[in-house]
Amino acid sequence: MGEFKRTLITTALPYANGPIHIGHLAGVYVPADIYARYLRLKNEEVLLIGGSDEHGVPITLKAKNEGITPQDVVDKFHTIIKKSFQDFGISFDIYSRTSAKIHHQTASEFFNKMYNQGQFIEKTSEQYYDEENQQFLADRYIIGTCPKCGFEKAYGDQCESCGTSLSPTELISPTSMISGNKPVLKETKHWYLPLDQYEPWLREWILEGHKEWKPNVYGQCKSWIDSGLLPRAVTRDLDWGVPVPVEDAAGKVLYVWFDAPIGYISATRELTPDWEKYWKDPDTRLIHFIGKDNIVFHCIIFPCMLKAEGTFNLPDNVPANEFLNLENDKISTSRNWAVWLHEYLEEFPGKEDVLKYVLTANAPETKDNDFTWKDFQARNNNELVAILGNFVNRALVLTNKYFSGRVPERGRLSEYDQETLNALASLKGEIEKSLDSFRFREALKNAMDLARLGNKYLADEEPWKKWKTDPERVQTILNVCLQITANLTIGLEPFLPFSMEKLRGFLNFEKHDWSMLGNTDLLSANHQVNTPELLFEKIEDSVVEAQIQKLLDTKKANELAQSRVNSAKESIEFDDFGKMDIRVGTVLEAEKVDKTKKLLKLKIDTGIDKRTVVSGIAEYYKPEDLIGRQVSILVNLEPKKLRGIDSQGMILCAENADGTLSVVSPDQKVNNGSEVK
Ligand code: B3M
Ligand code: ZN
Repeated sequence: MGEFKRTLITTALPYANGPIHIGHLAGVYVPADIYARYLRLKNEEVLLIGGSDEHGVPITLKAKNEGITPQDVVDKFHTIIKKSFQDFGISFDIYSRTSAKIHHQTASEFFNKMYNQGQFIEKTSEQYYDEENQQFLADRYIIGTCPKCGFEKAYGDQCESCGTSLSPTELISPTSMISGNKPVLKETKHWYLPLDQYEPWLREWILEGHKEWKPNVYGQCKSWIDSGLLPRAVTRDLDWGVPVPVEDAAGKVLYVWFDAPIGYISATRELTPDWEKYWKDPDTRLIHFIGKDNIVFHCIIFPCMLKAEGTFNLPDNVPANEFLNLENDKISTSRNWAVWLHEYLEEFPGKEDVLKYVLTANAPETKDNDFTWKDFQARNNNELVAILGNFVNRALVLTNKYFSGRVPERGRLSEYDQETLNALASLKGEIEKSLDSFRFREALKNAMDLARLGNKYLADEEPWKKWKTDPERVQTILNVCLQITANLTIGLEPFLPFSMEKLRGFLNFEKHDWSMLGNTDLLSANHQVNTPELLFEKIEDSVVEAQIQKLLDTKKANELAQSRVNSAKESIEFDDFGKMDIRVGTVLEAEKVDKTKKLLKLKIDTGIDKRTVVSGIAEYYKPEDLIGRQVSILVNLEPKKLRGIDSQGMILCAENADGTLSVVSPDQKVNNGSEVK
């Protein structure tokens, strides 16, 4: 790490309007956790900071839709998110939240300092306003047609179809999300951060000074800077957020993307009175773990804020990841297309490390990647079970069997033994090189090479065949295997912390520092190990098939929901509806129509007359269950002959998502002939 004394690691603050899914984990929290654990093992001073982002329009919209307060929304999800991170083993030093008092205070102070230093532009402009609700329509409170791609449901801040950042006034035919009305323009005052003034500095700081940043991050920064930066409003007309702490700003709050990154500072401040050391001492290194959609905020906007404020460190690196897809489709909270962490933890108890492993082995570090349940199963069964678990299990079982669990002496080393021990020692450098450059999938592969090395060595040496003829040789072989096993507990600790704790238990071995990795004498002769249990279990086909089925069900439900939306009919005049004569009647007789599967012949008392109706509900109702029931019937539908029977009218049914039919009945008994209107 060279010139730095300590590291402050931040992780993007997830919006508290939904739970955590595997996309969040693979992109941000798993790599950040690995990195923090690695530095801690090296005895470096490190903090891992997290928290919920509890402001912003999506949260207030959700609250409105559900008829609860924004605080209710964030309380619910903050609790779910915090618990799932904890159970999953993301080793935050603090997981805070932006509705906390200390955050409001910190964000206000930050704004004030910039304000007093004259770093904002104050500007009055016309913005959209909903007259019915008497409210300005910030960001996602307004939708309309995207001027770039024509998508009809683009938001006031961004088009989710083509990805363009927008301002509300660019939308074609804007509509208020609250009333559905066309908004009017009205003057309002806001404070802007003049990003354009920072352009020369950003060029020097990032484009010249941080060529080592990941190509995806550097490239995005370059394209933002090259396309010309504009002043950005850092306040909004909203009633949820951090109030703008100056006079004349009633009804205004800080823009969520202004206050949220300050949340990293507030959380550190909440954690320790020593927080300034982590933010202001130039010997501290600041690293932001984020997903690619947050790059501009962490590499351009927040650094400009920090620079303007003047006393804080700038990020040293921002190792942003690309996106993880799920079974070839974009993860989406609204479409429920996700593997939710809290559900995984419930459905796969004790398998936290398996998910960590798969998400790291397949991390979207340089390009978008795909999570599939088949790959999850294969990596568990073929790698964790077959390589790692199998190796340590055999090493420990054989030690118990031949040497009553005592580590045997190592005798004279063969050339192969020596090679193996040398390879073991040299893997430390490989793993470090990858971890130091944020290449976590490569680092995991290198760490797993320790297990591959051991597995191959054991399979080549076959000590079980040598026991009878050459027990001395077996002593050496198992000693080598056990040294490798002990090394695994260090090398894999950042990636598989729960499993390595278990393995240390099997080995009866203390947690060791990273500096001991590569040491070929970690276990001394005669050290007593325990009888092992299985470190990983095979995952059966039926288990992943059930998960795949769950996703297929989601897909089907989404398609049906979509077809419902698509099949919505045009509006009609009341008179059109008035033409239908719908009555409540009682079923007097019911029988199946011969030689059909679907049809029932019903005799119904409509209150007007007693008539025969043929209805296609035989698959869902037994004739005898219908007799005596009240149903709704369209009585003035032209009669029709069905299978030779005159059907006079139609029974009204609701069609469920799976196509099943359910007759529509009044919820209390009414007189036959009552009109439905
Ligand atoms: N809540 C956006 C997101 O979850 C935002 C990150 C804030 S980090 C300061 O993608
Ligand atoms: Zn668009």
